[in-house]
Amino acid sequence: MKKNIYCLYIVACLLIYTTGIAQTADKNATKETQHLFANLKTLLNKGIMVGHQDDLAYGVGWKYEAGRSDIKDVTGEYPAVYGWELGRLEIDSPVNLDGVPFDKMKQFIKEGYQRGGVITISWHLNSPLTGKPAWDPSPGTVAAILPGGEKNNLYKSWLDKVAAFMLDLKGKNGELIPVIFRPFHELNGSWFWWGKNHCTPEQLIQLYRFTETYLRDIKNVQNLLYAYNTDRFATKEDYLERYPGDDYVDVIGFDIYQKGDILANDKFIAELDKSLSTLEKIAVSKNKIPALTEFGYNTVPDADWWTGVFNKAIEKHGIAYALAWRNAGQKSTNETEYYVPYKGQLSAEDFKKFSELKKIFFENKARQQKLYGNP
Ligand code: BMA
Repeated sequence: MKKNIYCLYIVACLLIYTTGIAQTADKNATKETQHLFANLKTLLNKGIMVGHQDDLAYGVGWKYEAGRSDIKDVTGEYPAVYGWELGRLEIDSPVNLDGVPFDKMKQFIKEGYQRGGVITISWHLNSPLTGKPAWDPSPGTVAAILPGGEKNNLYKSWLDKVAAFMLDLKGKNGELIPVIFRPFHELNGSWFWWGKNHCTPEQLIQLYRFTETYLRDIKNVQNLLYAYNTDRFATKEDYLERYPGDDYVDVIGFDIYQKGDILANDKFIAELDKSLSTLEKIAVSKNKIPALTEFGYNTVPDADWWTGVFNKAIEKHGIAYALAWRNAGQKSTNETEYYVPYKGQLSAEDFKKFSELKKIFFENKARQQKLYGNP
C-alpha cells in the first residue's frame, strides 16, 4: 500500500513537471517575483488590472503633488499597475526622457508596491551607435551592440546602470521589488532603432537573450519578469516572428492605440478583441501571462469610451492587466497627450463606472489578491 502511494506521488510529480506548471524565465527569481508570476496566472480567471504610466509623477495640469494621481482624482483609487520608464538612465541623466527624476521614480515604485500594486518598466534607450534618441533608426545599431560588435562594451555599461536601478528597488523588509521589465517594446514596428526594418529576427532574438542573460546571470538581477512586447499585429505568426523563446519570457503583450474619429470605435473594438483572442491562445500554449502592455485613445474624445468601447473589447478576455499611457497634458511641442481622464474631463464619469465593474481591478481589488504572497 505504502509502495502504491509512493508510486502515485512520483507519477503526480512527473505529471506536474511534464505538463509544465509554469516557471519564471529566471529560475533563481526571488520568492516575491515567483509569487507574482504564479498569482498573475491565477488572476487571469478573475479580473483585469488597470494601470497607468507615470501615474504618481504628474497628470494633466499638475506635477509632483504628493499623493496625487489623475486616476485617483476620478475614481477614488490608485491604479493597480504602475508603468515607469528608464530612457536616459543609460547616459547618467538625473531625469528620464520625460523629465521624471530617477530618485523620485524609485520612491514612487516603492509606494506602488507597498500598496500591493504591480510595477512595469519600459526603456526607450538612446541608440548606442549614434547617441541619438531611441527613434533614431541608424542602420546597424543592433549589430553593433551584440557580442563582437563595436558598441557591445558600451551597451553592457548601460545594462550595468539598469541592473543597479533594479537592485535598488526594495520593500520595507529589504526584499527586492518585483518588476515586469519590457525591453525592446513595439519591436515589430520600425520607429525605434531595434525595430523590424533595422535588424533581422535573429539579431533581435540574440539581443533580447543577451540582455536578459547579462542582467540575470552576470549582474544577478533576480527581481524581473520579462515581457515580450509587440505593437499591433495581424496573425500569430506575425506576433511570434521575433519571439526570443519560452525560456526567456514571462509576460506576452502588445501595444495598441485608437486613432482618429470616434466613428472608428467599432473597428477598434473588433481589432482589439481579435488580437486579444490570438494573444490568449499563444499564452495558453506557452504557459505565459497575457497582458495589454500599452493602450489608449489620446484625449479620450468619447464620453462613453470606457464602458462603450474599451470594456466591450476586453471584457471576455483573460489578461492580467492593461496599461494606459501617460497623462503628459500640454507638451512643450504644444501637443496635448493624455489617455485617462482627469477630474471633469469628458469621459471621467464613464471611467468611474468602468472602475466599478466587477471584473475591472484598481488598487483595492489588486491589493486583496496579495500578489506577492505564497499562492
Ligand atoms: C511616447 C510619448 C512621448 C514620450 C515617449 C516615451 O508615446 O508619450 O511624449 O516621450 O512615449 O515615454
